[in-house]
Amino acid sequence: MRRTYSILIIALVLALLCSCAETGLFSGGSSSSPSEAESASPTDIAGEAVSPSPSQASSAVDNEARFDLFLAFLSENYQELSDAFYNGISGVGFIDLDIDGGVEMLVFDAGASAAMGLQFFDIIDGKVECVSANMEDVGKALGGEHMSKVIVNANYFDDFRLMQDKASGKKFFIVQSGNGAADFSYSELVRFGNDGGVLTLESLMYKYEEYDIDSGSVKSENFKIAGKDADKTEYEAAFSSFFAGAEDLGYVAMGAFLWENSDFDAGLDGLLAMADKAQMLYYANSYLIT
Ligand SMILES: [Ca+2]
Repeated sequence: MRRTYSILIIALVLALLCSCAETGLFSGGSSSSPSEAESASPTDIAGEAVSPSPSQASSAVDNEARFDLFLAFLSENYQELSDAFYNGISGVGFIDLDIDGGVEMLVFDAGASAAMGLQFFDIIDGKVECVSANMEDVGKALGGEHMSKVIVNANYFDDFRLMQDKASGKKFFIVQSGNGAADFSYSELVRFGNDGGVLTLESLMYKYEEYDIDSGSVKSENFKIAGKDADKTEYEAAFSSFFAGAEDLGYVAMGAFLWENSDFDAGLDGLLAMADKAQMLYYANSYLIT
């Protein structure tokens, strides 16, 4: 009996030693942020409006609970959602766009012209809320007081790029939003952030061109930097400066599109199947964010 007791004690001590060694191994292996000196940083261009996102608090966020809330939201509000999208929901994905550890939900509409529109959903005080909507009706039906004026047009989930400021080491997501037709095109660089726990969208740079349909030549163009009018030279300088000051980390955001799988029919079951697939894809590469 005494011998069994001693063996038990030895086993416990060994287990404790092992767990300490593991902890040491992991804490010693954490990577440090690069801090190359660079004259221009995205923060300079963005101005003061950029709010710092809560840094890497991923362990505190229960993404399983967030996925459950998003999926329940899709089921409970399906008819309203589908009507607001004119039955044109075409893709669902999850990205932690403000890098606070918790996923946000992105829903593509059927689109018009060259690109598709996006609607962004965050969870605020335990409730799913639309915070940016390309389709006005979606914002009206499912948005609240946190609705952003900035909207996004894109084509793929990997249009959302994870960047790192070379000077500060800070990570953030951007999207090069844009759309066009024979007579116009626009392009807008949008940066994602977090204000009081809510996903924010900020327009860093904007360019609009109008074309002569017959000749294809540019009839007029205008530019904005951080929402204010700018000339072409200022715009081009700000654009190059932004991409010189930030590195694309190569994160591949993924989601599910209606046309990828015959199970993704245009109904609630298809939408939930897309959301399930998108959830799986998020977990497949989410470790790259933090
Ligand atoms: Ca987030």
